[in-house]
Amino acid sequence: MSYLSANQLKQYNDKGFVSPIDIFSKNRANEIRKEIELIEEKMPGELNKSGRYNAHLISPLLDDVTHNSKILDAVQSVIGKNILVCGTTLFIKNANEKGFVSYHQDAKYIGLKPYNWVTAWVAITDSNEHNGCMRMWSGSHKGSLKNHKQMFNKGNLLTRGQTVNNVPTDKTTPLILKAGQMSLHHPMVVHGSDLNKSNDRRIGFVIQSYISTSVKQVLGKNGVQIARGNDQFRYHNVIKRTSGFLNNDDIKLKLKENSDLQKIFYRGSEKKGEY
Ligand SMILES: O=C(O)CCC(=O)C(=O)O
Repeated sequence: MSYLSANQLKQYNDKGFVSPIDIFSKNRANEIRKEIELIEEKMPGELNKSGRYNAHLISPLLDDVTHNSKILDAVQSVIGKNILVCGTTLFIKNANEKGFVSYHQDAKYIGLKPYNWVTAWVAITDSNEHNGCMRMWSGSHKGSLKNHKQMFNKGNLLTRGQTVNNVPTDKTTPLILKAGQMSLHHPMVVHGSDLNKSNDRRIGFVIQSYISTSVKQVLGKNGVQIARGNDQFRYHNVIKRTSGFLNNDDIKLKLKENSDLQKIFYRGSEKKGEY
């Protein structure tokens, strides 16, 4: 069992994140990386741009991570025992590509309310300052939802290039993870990440997010999977788990879910970004 200790919960409540948490071995992380890379080889483009969302619907190993009981124990400590998965994102930064993530709050454009939800960032490769790990503005989740400038800037891995200004970047905390470890972060905490300056890819598989069954999607529709407990509210359409590697019906479901997600992410925006 991997419920959070009192100290870990205190860290989450005080800082807006808790890290690192051991989930699986480096060998398992390598197997998962190989499955991701097999998808890229067999279906080039399937995981690119808006295809990076919901890969757990077509990959048995990513499905396994999404429903991992150690992750769910930790998540339960934060949001309670009735847990839904409402989406996943692969954040891949290839070596020699100029990808970064501007400082932002997840709660801004995701439409999930109230904020009884949490994001799990699972390291499939090591993630450190050299290859562009996430950086957190500690305690910023206690403030209000901040103004985000929509930059749509080159290399920015966020949908709208949404950016919070005046972040004290030199005081942000790097979330250094070994492959197989994860961090949890709060919907309101301001965070971002720098360029990958290494010679290998940095891969994060992000369950974005685990929500309590009491959370609504106020900007559109999100298919969900029941991860743990009971859904007494039934606010969302329940979608099935993957039936195998690159199964055709699952690929179609992923496409549909991702098209619904685009409507949420770009609601009210005249411009559409790459993701
Ligand atoms: O992977 C990254 O560098 C950023 C990910 C992120 O912003 C998130 O998981 O909310």
